[in-house]
Amino acid sequence: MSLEQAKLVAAYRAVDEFVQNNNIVGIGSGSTVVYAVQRLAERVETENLNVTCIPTSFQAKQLIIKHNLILGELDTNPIIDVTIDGADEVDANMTLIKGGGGCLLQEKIIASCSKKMIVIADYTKDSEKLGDRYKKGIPIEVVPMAYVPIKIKIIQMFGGEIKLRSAIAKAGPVVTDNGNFILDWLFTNQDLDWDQVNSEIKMIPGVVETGLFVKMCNKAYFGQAEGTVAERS
Ligand code: DER
Repeated sequence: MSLEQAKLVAAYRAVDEFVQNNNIVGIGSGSTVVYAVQRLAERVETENLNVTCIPTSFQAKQLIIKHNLILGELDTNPIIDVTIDGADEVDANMTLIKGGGGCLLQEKIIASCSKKMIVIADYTKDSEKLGDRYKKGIPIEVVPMAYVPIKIKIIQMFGGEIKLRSAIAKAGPVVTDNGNFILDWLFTNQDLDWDQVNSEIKMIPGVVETGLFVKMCNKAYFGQAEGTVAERS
């Protein structure tokens, strides 16, 4: 089974198990969530389901519109029943690295407004420790004018290496939906207290958000190569 099939089975399982009629549903960002929106649209059609979808990025908003789902926003729906989102890595304590797609700020905001946050992923995201498999570092969204001093401070505090994320389809750095830069922190110590690390990095002036989602994920579904779905909560 392909990696895409593994993503699909995880996404379908999450939507089927957690989305109910009249739910406000947070829609994450990335490639796995595409299958979740596909399944949600199928259920709306076949079960005449009434759901309102809150996007976590421009990409998520486009997905919602493309599938003719009801588009909502936090102004009118500040309490979300369930958010379904991807992850770059999930450790044994359900701590996530997110932001591989550069959407971590709105993803964390929406997750924080949700009664439940459900992660969908393929089996390559399922790790014992952060960094076991995901080698691109922890994304950190920063105010552009402060990215150099923030880099210096994080290295002084925790070591490792930090890269300003470069864009692929444009010259220069990635600019997020919120007009900020992304730093990818290639950490070396896998045994840090990620809750404390998240708090300390957030305190650095100019840091907007980190891609460390600590104690936010209620359940994770990992699609397996053989077509089954592993669950962790
Ligand atoms: O950017 C993000 O946080 C995405 O959710 C990412 O972590 C997962 O993207 P994927 O489903 O394309 O692997």
